[in-house]
Amino acid sequence: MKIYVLFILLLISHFAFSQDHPEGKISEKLAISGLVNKQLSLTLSDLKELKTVELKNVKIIGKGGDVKRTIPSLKGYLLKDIINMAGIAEPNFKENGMIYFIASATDDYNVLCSWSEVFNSASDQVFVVTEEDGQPLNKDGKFALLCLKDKINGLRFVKWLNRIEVKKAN
Ligand SMILES: Nc1nc2c(c(=O)[nH]1)N[C@H]1C(S)=C(S)[C@@H](COP(=O)(O)O)O[C@H]1N2
Ligand SMILES: [Mo]
Repeated sequence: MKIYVLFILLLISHFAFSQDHPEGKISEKLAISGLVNKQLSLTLSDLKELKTVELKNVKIIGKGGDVKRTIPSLKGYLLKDIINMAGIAEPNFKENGMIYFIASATDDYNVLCSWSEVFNSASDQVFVVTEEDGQPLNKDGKFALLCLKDKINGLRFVKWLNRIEVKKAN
C-alpha cells in the first residue's frame, strides 16, 4: 500500500515540476562554435575571469509592447568578451561586416546578432546574462542572451541559451 502512495506522490511531483520550465532544457554549458580559432564549451566558472556587467531594472517587452516582466537586477558578461575567448577566424578586417552570430537555445529558438552590433556599436548592448537578483539563473537556463537596445527586447532575450555560432554571410 505504502509503495503505491509513494508512486502516486512521485507522479504528481513529476508533473508539478515539469510545468516549471516546459519549453527548454537547462544546459550547464555554452558552446562557441563555427568560424572560430578554438571551439569552446564553457561552464559558468570558465566565465569568471571576464569583466562582469550589472544591469538594473530591465523590462522584458513583448510583441505588443507589453511588459512581460521587470527584473530588478541582472548580472552577466559582454557577448564580445565571450566570443573573444574563442577568437573569430577572420583575418581580413574588411570582412567583419559579413560576420554574424546565431544564438541558439535548447528548445531550438534561434536569433542572430551582427558582428557590427556586438563589436562595433557606440556602446555595449549585447549581453549574456547569468544571474538574476543575486542568484544564478536557473529556471530559464544557466545562460540567457539579452540585447539591451532592442525595443521589443523579448524577441532576442534567448532563454536556455546553449550555443553561439559564428558565421559569415556571402
Ligand atoms: N529559448 C527561448 N527563449 C525565448 C522564447 C522562446 O520561445 N524560447 N520566446 C521569446 C519571446 S518572444 C519573449 S516575449 C520572451 C518572453 O519572456 P518571459 O519569460 O519573460 O515571458 O522570451 C523570449 N525568449
Ligand atoms: Mo514575444
